[in-house]
Amino acid sequence: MKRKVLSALLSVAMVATMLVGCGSSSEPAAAPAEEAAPAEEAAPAEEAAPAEEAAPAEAADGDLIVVGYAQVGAESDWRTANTESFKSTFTEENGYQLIFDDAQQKQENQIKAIRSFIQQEVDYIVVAPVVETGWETVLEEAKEAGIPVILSDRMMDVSDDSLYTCWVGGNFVKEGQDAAKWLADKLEADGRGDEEINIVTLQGTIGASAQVGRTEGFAEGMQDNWNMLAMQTGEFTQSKGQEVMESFLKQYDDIDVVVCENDNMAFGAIDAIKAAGKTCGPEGDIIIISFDAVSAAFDSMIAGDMNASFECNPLHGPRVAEIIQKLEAGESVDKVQYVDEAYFDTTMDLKAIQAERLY
Ligand code: GYE
Repeated sequence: MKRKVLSALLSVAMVATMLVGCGSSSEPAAAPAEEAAPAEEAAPAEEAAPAEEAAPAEAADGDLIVVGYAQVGAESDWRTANTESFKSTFTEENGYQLIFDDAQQKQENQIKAIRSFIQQEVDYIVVAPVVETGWETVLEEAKEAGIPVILSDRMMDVSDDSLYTCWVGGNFVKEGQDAAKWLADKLEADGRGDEEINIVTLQGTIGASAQVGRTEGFAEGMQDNWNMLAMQTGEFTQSKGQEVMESFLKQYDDIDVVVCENDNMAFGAIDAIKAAGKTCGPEGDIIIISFDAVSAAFDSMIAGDMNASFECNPLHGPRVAEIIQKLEAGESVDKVQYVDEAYFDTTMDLKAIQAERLY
C-alpha cells in the first residue's frame, strides 16, 4: 500500500520517531479502560492489548503501514501520555512507520503537517485537531489523494462528515455534566446545598472540543444558587492556569470553587491560591475540580490540594491501531467511538487506584 519511495526528509523523521519509540517500552499497549463512573471500587483498568499482541500489521504488498500523526502539542501530562501511546504502538516491530508532528497548539501547523503527510503519500492520516472548525479544505485534499483520515481525541466540526473516516475519544460533555453533578452532591452533603456558591472556570484552548464540551456540560448542571463569576482560557497549560488564577484572585475575594478544564491548569491554580495565602482541597476554603485524572492529579488529591478529577483517557494509540487493522481487512468501523471514563475524588482509596493506572 505504500505508494512510492519516501523522501529523505521522511526517512529522517522516521529514524527520529524510531529512536524515541525505542526508549518507550514502559507503556503497555492499552485497550479501552471499560470503567464505569464512579470508580470507588476501583476497577483498575484491566486492559487487554490487542494491537501489540497481534502479528505485525503489514499492508497488502508487505510494506510497513505508514501513519502520519498530527498531534496538538506537548501542553499537558495528558498530551505526553497520548504521544507516548502512539509512539509505543506504531512501531516498526508492530508493522508501522509513524511520522509524528507536534503542532505546538497551532492549527496552521497541523494543516501544514497534514499537507506534508499527503505529499509523502502516507497510508493513513491521524489528527488530534487543536480546534473544531476550519478543516474542510485540507480534508478535501486528503480525500482527493485517497488517504483515510482518522480523528482521535478532539473532534472536528465539519459540514460533510464523509471527509473523515471515524473519531475515537472521550465524551467531553458528559465529563462536564458529571463534574457539575459531583459538585451539587458534595455541596448538599456538606450542608451547603442552598448557599450562594461562587465559581470561576479556567477553560482549555477556546474552540477545542475538550473545552467546548466540558464548558457546555458543566453549564447544563449549574444550579440557581451558583454564580459563574468568570471564565477565561488557561490554554491547558500549568503556567497560563496559574497566571489566570492569580488575576481571578485579585478580582474576587470570595471564590468557592475553581473548575479547571485540565489537571495541569489545576496545578497552576493551586500554586496561585497558596501564594495568595488561601487554602484549597477537601480541608481548605476553595474546592478544586479538574479533568483528565493523570497520575500527578492523584498526587495532588492525596496531598489534599485537589478535590476531584474527571477522567479522560489518553491511551488512543492501540484504539487507532485497531481501527486501521479493521480498515486494512476491509471491515467497516464505527463512525464515533466514545471511551468509557470514571472520576476520582478524595473519598476514595486513591493510592490503591493510582498504583494500578497506566498514566
Ligand atoms: O484534557 C488536556 C489536553 O484534548 C482531552 O487536551 C484533550 C485535552 C486534555 O491538553 O490536558
